[in-house]
Amino acid sequence: MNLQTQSRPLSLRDVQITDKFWSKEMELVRTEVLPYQWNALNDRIPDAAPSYCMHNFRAAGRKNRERKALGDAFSEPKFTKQGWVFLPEDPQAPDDQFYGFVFQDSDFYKWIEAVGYSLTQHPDPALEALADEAIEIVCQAQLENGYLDTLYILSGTDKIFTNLRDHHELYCLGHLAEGAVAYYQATGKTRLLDAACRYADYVCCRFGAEDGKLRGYPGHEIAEMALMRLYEATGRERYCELARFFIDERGARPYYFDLEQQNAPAAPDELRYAYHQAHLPVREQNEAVGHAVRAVYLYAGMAAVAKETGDASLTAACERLWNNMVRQKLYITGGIGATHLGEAFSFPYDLPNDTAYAETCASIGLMFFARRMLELKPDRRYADEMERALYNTVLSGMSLDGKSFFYVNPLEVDPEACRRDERKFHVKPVRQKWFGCACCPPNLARLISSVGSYAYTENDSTLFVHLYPGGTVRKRLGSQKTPVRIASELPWSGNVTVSFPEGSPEFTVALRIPSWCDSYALSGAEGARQELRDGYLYLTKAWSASDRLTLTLPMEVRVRRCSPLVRENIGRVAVTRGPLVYCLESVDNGEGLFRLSLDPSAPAKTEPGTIAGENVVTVRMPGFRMRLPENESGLYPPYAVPEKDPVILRFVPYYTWANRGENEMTVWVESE
Ligand code: FUB
Ligand code: ZN
Repeated sequence: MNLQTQSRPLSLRDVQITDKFWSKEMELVRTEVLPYQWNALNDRIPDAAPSYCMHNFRAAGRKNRERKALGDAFSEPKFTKQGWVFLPEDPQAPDDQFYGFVFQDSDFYKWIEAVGYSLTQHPDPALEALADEAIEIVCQAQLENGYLDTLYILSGTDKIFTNLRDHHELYCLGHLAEGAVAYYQATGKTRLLDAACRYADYVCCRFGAEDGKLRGYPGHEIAEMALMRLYEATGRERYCELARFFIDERGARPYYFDLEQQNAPAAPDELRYAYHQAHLPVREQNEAVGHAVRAVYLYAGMAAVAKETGDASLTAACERLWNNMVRQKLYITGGIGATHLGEAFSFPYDLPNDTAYAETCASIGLMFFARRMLELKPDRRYADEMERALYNTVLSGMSLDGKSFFYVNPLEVDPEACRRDERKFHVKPVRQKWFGCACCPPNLARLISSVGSYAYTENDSTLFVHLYPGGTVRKRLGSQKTPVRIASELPWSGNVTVSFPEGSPEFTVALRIPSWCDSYALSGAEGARQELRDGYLYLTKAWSASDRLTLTLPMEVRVRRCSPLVRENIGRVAVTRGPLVYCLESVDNGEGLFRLSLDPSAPAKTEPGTIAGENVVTVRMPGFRMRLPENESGLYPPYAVPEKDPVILRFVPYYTWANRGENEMTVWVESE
């Protein structure tokens, strides 16, 4: 078969997710998360640090009106404060200055992106009306020349693009573009898209290799991948050119981040460059380093540009960085960024469990990178890790009732250590309602609401099924769209069916066979040409209503070990089933999880269970609890074989942990 392999996501208007698991998640986002976040953006959450996000947009709109009314008589406020966060003296009555984190605008952009996706799945006129009003407030803040970042609109336009390293103006452009495209694709409305294009056009005029232009690039990446999205939505090549320019400039010497700082360090600050992935030109980078969210956002942008331009050296760099990340720096839960210092990747195989950072946003970014790699080349290696991140760290980021969130996703927690050990202060034993730096909750909202664009991609001849949320996908075939129905019971069982309408033209369905199953069974493919390549089963036929593919992906409980290069997990094992990683909680297994051990060869039993109202599959396995010796007070008694009592260990899906109050948790368990 000569199969065209590159692909693109479908419009979410052509993907209706209807399975129970994902419908519930999306409904939580629509009914809980989006209204809560709107209140948060407007500083209406009692007991939570104000966001100032909408305050800043409103204040910038007022300033713009003043600017227009006064013309030459308008005098710019002077930029007085340095740093990443600005706080008013009276939080109840902030004046018309910028407050909050320097990237606060992005919280609205992520919110509107999630709103857009949500509207494709569930039309909601009240939500859409609210979104339109909010968009108006944002558009009023935009300067005549297209610039749109409230930080400098409020604090002094003379400082525009003077601190790319820290001040996130291009990051906000990126989030604006992503939000605007999503809202436009959902509603057909162009107000925010026009604003995003105007800002992008302004940036196109200011940045580039030509004389008089800035040769800088984003301190916090995302503009690269977002500009590609804007290019894909509008067809304007200058956005693709700008994304490529940013990617090509990163790492050039002398370092732009030094040039722009008037007090640049005398000696190059290598650690700082690596933090920004600017230590080397991207095509020379082999190791995933620095701030993890920034890194994967950059890599996603590189993959998008590589696909569009056919740049083989960029594709090769993406592959090297991908391999390095998943082979040396990825938690079994799909978390990345092992250290809270710089929210960064650590050195190879340094994957501590109890001090892990593993920011929710970083695993979301890993999914962006994986999806862009899949668009370049369908290979289940990417989809397997995308799925790992999604069903474990990403889902764990939100409570089962949608009301609280994790920023940090550890693999081992002792609540007392979180309170008393300074090295673990970043680890929270229960999800939080909101964060001063609230990047993760709105990122989760947009990811969950758009899960269909990670699950399926298409090209002219093929529908790729990378993940298996159930629903209906309208595959474009020439000028027609053919509805393909996918029913699935993942993540609880690996039964999938695919059905077709009568008389559809010939096309290929490419079904991913996940690496978590050793075998698979397929029926109903009579008469279809078949080929298994890179973990995808390609089935080609002119399908009809009598065709019903049944794919069975056996879902065994698997005990996994870790590479012996990871010091933390020597002698320990973890339990997985299908895409889910499991963990022990003390609410099920008693306190002192570190005294429990597991016989990896013992039979595992699955059992239905309920956690905070959610039906799940739990796993039971025989194990042991080390006995605490009686009458022994010293820390270092003479050696004796430890006494152990047999116990049955109850494992629950990692993403459901900490939904039953504060308690200990561990993913890795001592092995017998
Ligand atoms: O800098 C913006 C966001 O805040 C980053 O993506 C997160 O890691 C947090 O630092
Ligand atoms: Zn985050």
